[in-house]
Amino acid sequence: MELWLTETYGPIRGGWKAGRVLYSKQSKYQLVEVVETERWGKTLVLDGCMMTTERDEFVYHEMLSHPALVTHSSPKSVCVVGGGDGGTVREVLRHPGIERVVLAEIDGDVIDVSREFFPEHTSMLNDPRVDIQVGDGFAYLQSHPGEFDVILSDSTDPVGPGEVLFTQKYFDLAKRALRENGVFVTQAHSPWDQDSRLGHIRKVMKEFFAQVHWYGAPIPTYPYGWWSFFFASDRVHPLESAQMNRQQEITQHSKYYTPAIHDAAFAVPAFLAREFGLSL
Ligand code: SPD
Repeated sequence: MELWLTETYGPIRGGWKAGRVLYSKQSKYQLVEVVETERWGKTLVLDGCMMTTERDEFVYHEMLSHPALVTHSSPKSVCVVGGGDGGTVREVLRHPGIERVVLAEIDGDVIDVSREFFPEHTSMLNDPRVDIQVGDGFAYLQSHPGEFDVILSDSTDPVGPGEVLFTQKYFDLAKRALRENGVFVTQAHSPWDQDSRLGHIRKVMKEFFAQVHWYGAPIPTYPYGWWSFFFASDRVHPLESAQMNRQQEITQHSKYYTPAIHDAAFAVPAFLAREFGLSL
């Protein structure tokens, strides 16, 4: 019998030929599963949504991290909200000069399961610069104003438990938790999402940051295969502030990110500019 891992996302459904279910347990917050898939290797699934896979994870984690870290003039202190699989922390620590990375993940089971099944993702979680805080990222930011050069919101989707990480209150907290010249990046949903809230998210972020820029990347295992991020800052511009020497340094280790990919990612397709008021 053929087994398929499926994810239903509004009016679409993706399917991946699957092997064994390696782990399945209801944590305090969500159903945590690890499933073998033929094309993407081991896959972490939370409440039925594919979060990360062994084979395409690098696109997401590199694109969530590097645009902010190569544009901030000297990032030393970084907070990753969510991201318990460790992939974002791993990418952050590729940047020389990083002194501290706080991983604020609400679900300790996600960290434990990732350590067990995703050694590549979690390879840097024992680095002495990493401070793992199991708890509410929202509350963490609230109690740490002015501490971070870069905040990366590596959340679940803007529905259910992840919804709070797309609210006015959260963007306000993120802004307050940044140092001057800080950069905030959040993952968002697909531009093809039927009930797209990209325009709304941008508008709310604009209440707190002088500059808010959409960018995209192809992520084959996320719904529609094309994913969104928002880059926000008062002073740092995603293209004008990019430091070529640091981009080239990162490119020596990256699998997806290059300086040209960085520029291309911020190019806004005409329909997104028209429908959601997104522009560079
Ligand atoms: N639709 C899935 C979006 C998930 C974004 N976060 C994934 C966490 C990977 N570190």
